[in-house]
Parts: sequence; structure tokens; C-alpha cells
Amino acid sequence: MSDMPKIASLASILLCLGCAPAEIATDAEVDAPADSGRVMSDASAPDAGDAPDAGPAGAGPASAAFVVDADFEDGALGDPCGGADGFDEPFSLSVRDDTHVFEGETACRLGVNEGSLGFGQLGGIINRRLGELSRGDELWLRISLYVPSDYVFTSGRSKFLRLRTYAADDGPSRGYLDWYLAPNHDRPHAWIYEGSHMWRSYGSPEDNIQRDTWETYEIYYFLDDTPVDEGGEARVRLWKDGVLLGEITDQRTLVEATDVARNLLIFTYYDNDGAPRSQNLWIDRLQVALEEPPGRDADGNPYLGL
Ligand SMILES: [Ca+2]
Repeated sequence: MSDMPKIASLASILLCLGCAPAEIATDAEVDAPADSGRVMSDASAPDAGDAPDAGPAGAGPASAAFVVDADFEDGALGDPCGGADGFDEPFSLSVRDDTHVFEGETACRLGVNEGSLGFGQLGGIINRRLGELSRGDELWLRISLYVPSDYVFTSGRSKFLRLRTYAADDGPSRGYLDWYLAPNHDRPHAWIYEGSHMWRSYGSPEDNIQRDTWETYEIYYFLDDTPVDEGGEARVRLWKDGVLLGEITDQRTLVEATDVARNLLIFTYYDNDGAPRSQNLWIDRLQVALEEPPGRDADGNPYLGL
């Protein structure tokens, strides 16, 4: 009986995977704001912030405080990408590898086998170091990603960065705050909160994933059941390589004021049909901050940056 909570948790994840994404809010791209594409100029400096109040006087530029700082350096090649410098729960094909490295000597290779839906193979979960986030909390997640030219994405949307929300007091899942990669679409980045069921799409073709090179993706959440546009503070920002792809101010990030967020899932799923080939991509420098970082984007928004 001691395995029951774990089994129930896994079952609920699988159930939720089974219901997303195609069945939810197929009209959402119609609802996406017309001006929700790239909003910053290429000429803007991504790190123009001056870090006010970000550290003791005289201490020099402050750095962000990370609750997750995964560089995948502390292990042998081929070891699972788990531990203090990796996931809390690496999936089975997430191993330390030096074929492509963003920083240091090692990155994490994420794999999926031909025919697999990917759950249990592709990616990993951070579910301990976050603690339990609630209304008023903020989160910045940054990850560097290397997608080789031979990696085949699903024709629809690929689950990418996912923060899971729950009703209070160990209540049921409210669904994920989800960034999806959609490289086969003109607007190659998609976002949805399953607690609200409205798809958004961002970016232009030039914001698509670039192959055979490292890129940095970042997302910011302010958790609230009331969006900024309705007098609350719920807000989402998405950046690619330091450029703001989209900002969402009309969308709640919790369903109820007492809801919480606990788990971060990185990839964790291919699609409902299975991968067309056995293939890999790589991640490195996966970091999460819960306190405002000193960096500022070109619009002055706090971010981790490049
Ligand atoms: Ca590394």
C-alpha cells in the first residue's frame, strides 16, 4: 500500500498528458493578441540593468539566487542527470554527455526511442527544490537548449517547460502552466494554462528553434488568480536568447487564490503517436530563481538573461 500515493500521482500525470494538448481550446490561436509577437528590437541590450537593491553595498554586481542550479557537471559521462546539479527525477534516457556542452565539461542528453510517447524517457522533473509556491510568489526559469538538425519534432506542439498547479491542501491538479515548442508553425512558441484553457502563440519564423547551436529560453511567472489586466498580479513573460517573445497580462496563473504550484517538468513527453525515430537533444544550465534577479531586459523587466 505504500506505493499507492506514487502510483496515484503517476496516474494523474498520465491522465493529464492524455487530455492535452489537442482536446483543449482549439480556438485559442484565434484568441491570441494580434500584437503578441516579438516586442523588442534586435538592437536592444539584453543586460542593461543596473541591479538596484540587489546586494549589500560595495559587494559589486549581485548574482541571482537559485533554488535550482543544474550544470550537470558532477558525475561521469553516461550517469543519470539527477542530483543537486540536475533533476530531482531524471527520466531514463536523460544522461550526462559531452557531445554538445553549453558551459563546463558536461551537459545532459535527453533521449526518446522510436515509437515511445516519451514519458519516463525524455526529460525530467524538479519536484523537491521548488517547495510549494503560492499566490504572490514569482519564478524565473532559464534553460539552455541544443537541438541537432536531425531531431524531428511532432507536427503539432511539443511540451517543453511545465509548472504544475494544484488545489490547496494536497488537492487535485489544476493543470500545467505550459510553454510548448511548435517549430512547424509560423508562430513557433505556444503557451497555455490548462487551468484556463486558452492557447497563445508567440514569435515569428525568425524566432524558431535554431539547429546545431545552443539557445537560451527563459520564462517568468507571477502566481495569482487574478491577472494584471483585472487588477491582480498574474503575469507571464517568455524570452528566447534574451528577447521578450511575449508577455501575458490577461491570464490567471492560479485557478483559486489558495492554489499552489509544486512541480517543474522539462520536456517529459513526445506526443500521443510516439517518436518517429530514436533521437536526442541536449540541455545545460537549467536554473530556477524565486527571488528577483538583478538582470534587466531591454524593457527593464527583471530576468536572468543570457
Ligand atoms: Ca554543464
